[in-house]
Amino acid sequence: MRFTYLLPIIIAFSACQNDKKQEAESSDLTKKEVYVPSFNADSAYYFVDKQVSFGPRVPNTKGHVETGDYLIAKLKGYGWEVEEQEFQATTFDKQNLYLRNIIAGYNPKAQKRILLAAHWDTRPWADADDSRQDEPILGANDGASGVGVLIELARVIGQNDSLKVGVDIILFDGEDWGNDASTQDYVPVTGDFESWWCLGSQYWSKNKHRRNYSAYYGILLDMVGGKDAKFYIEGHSNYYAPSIVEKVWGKASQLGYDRYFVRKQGGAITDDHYFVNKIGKIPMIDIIPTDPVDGSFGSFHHTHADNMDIISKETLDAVGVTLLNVIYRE
Ligand code: AHN
Ligand code: ZN
Repeated sequence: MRFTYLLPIIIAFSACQNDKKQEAESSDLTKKEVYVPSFNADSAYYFVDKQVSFGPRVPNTKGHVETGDYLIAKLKGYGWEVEEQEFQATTFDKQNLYLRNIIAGYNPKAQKRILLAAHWDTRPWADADDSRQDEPILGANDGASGVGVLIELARVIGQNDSLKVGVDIILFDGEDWGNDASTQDYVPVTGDFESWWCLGSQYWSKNKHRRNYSAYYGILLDMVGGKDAKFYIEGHSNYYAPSIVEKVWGKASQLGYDRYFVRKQGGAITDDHYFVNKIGKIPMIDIIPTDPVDGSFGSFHHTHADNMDIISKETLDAVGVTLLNVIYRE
């Protein structure tokens, strides 16, 4: 009788001890005593793998629709307010795409907001590969990695009710159906868009989900899962948002991630953040890897090698932990 009475108390006590230990080990309490919850790289990796399991997320295919539905369900499940922004666009090869930007908000009433983004579609061809160039890529890194980190951030933020600033996550669609003049016939841009790349971010920047929506700043993640990724300071980021570059690369350095966040200037890349800056007028940086030797995005890029084999939990962790530390200090 006595034993059965005591047992729940013992369990409750030991669970509490366990929580404290975890907190001391994995959270980051600085001089300012800011609580930063822990990022789970296994969980982020799982979200990357899960997207890849739907197959290529090529617009106008079943895998694309199913993945979008999955991402919306996850974001809602973590307590975020989710909206879908549907639109159509014509590509350089005259396809009419049915696209949707997925927009999720946390602390919707907060004035001060941080915008986080990644693209969730994948390229319909492996045009940079030596074989099967006409088949779609899995895009574990090019697409799924950034989204995987953001879904994990959505989980962590949603499950720790202490963040005061607002956060918006936009998963842009139609980023990767671009006309690559190095592998494809060049087609001059026509129609409503100023580039064949980044259709979702161009559309959103001209048609924000809220009238006069703005954010304090934005951070775009693109191909943030590769082993030994090197994130140089991207050109448009440094032009439009130098203080945010400093904030993010500085925090990464403090956390010991300078191996990934290399504080040196890289090239300027036409990516979703360019249009959010130029059209949307929100200062946004891009965390995107470049190869220190040839300046490319890496040998995996737009090839069938862009699968789970090249995804590193360590890289996902460096990016996720850095972002949590930046966000929880705002
Ligand atoms: C261009 O190659 C013009 N922009 C790179 C954007 C991109 C493609 N990100 C991933 N795939
Ligand atoms: Zn791509």
